[in-house]
Amino acid sequence: MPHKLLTQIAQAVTNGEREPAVAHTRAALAAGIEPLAVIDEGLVPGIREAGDRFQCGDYFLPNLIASARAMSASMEVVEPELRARQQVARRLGTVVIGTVKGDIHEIGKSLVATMLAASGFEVHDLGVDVPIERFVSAAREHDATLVGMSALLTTTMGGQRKVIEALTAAGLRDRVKVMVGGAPVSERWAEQIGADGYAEDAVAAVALARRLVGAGNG
Ligand code: B12
Repeated sequence: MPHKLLTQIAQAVTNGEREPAVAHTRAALAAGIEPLAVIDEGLVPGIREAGDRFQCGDYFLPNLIASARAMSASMEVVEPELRARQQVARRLGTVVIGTVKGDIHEIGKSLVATMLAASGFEVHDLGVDVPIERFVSAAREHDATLVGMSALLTTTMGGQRKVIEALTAAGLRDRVKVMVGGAPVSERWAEQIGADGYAEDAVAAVALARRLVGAGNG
């Protein structure tokens, strides 16, 4: 049974109630609930429920937008706490991350970026709707060890393959590891497009990133 506050957070996000979502999030942190639990057991189930309702036609786009705003506003409260709790001594690697072209889904990508930064990676977040060339130029500019790409739409997943092809064409592919994620993405898709790894959530993304740079699981 999740904590009552976590259930309230989830409900507020699902209902698209921004102020209550933020207030419950603050209350949960003040009550000593771990930031990661606030995300995994409160915010994420809340936005998933909104997505399910959207899919079956109970919710329309404005509902989904309200839920996303409630979630993003609450994430802004959690993020500093998340960072503050991770004491990081060394730099594990440099990550360039973004959501592929044509896709404006930001929440999951930003969560992965935050968790990577909190775990000791230098992170350059390119944002959403990122053109193929921008991934390549940023990888070069920051001498990236990892490139991470998010795609939430079946229609934009192909962009991940295109970025890998562009990295190869630019002669960078043997210098960077590529990881992919997002709701429609799978291990199998990652293999098909020649990525180095796939992770289903932000915690798994950190483990994957550590493995790809040879930093172990510690
Ligand atoms: C919130 C949301 C929106 C918000 C986004 C707001 C924002 N600022 O991000 C808004 C309302 C704008 C939106 C718009 C649209 N959306 Co939308 N959206 C969602 C929803 C409900 C939740 C996504 C989310 O934030 N999840 C929470 C986060 C934490 O999870 P996540 O994104 O999956 O990320 C985690 C993992 O995937 C992984 N991960 C993610 N990225 C990466 C990257 C790397 C490198 C790694 C390793 C891991 C990783 O780790 C993350 C953290 O745990 C999903 C439903 C769903 N089930 O996914 C639909 C969903 C993705 N949307 C959908 C659709 C159709 C749309 C629209 C086309 C709707 C429309 N008719 O206009 C537009 C598209 C606009 C565009 N061009 O991009 C469909 C996609 C269907 C499909 N298969 O293609 C979904 C699945 C809803 C549905 N069931 O129909 N959406």
